[in-house]
Amino acid sequence: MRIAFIGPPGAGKGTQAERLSDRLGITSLSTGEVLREAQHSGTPAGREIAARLAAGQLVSDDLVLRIVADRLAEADCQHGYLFDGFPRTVAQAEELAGLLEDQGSSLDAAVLFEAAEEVLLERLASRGREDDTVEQIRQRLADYAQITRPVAAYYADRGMLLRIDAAGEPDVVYRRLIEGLKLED
Ligand code: B4P
Repeated sequence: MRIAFIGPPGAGKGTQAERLSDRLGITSLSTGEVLREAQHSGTPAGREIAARLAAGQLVSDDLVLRIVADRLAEADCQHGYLFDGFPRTVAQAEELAGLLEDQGSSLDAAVLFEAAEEVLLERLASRGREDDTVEQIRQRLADYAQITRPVAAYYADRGMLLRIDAAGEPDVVYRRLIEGLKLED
């Protein structure tokens, strides 16, 4: 299966990605995680990533797409994968579609996790990751509304979008996800 998870910061994409990828035996690829690791590489790209993350901003499409294309060529991605937090821009979604088309494949589903802002803020405050300061969170939520939300419309227009209510305990959200994807227990 080839799946993409999208949703605002703190919606629980990473939390659910870990569970679903284990359940399906597919590779989970978090662009956020890859970028957090790459920021310490000391290369010009690493410095660009570090500056973007510190400002709570999205990393450039070019850089993210290069990371994804390289990763997709690896052996563990040949039998399915789950993108956690990618695509985050319509340009990324379009490029991904082209990349997959060249391989004769396409995504099976894009999953949108939705939760009220109070829920997101509460979760991010208790997580307290390096990029979870009030300023960075505000920037990330604004970018989500303006830049990433249209990605959901992109997939809805193509009949590929599954919307999941991300409020509630992780087990409850996971159950909704399994049911939404019509998977057996
Ligand atoms: P990500 O790493 O994707 O981080 P996120 O959106 O903040 O978190 P997520 O939704 O995965 O929440 P989580 O499960 O951890 O991105 C980080 C940054 O990288 C971005 O801001 C951007 O700058 C950059 N980036 C990443 N991808 C990019 C791309 N494609 N293009 C450009 N830039 C990109 O959950 C959050 C917290 O809530 C955790 O503490 C968790 O334990 C808790 N939680 C989860 N589910 C819960 C539940 N159901 N109930 C209670 N708590 C829950």
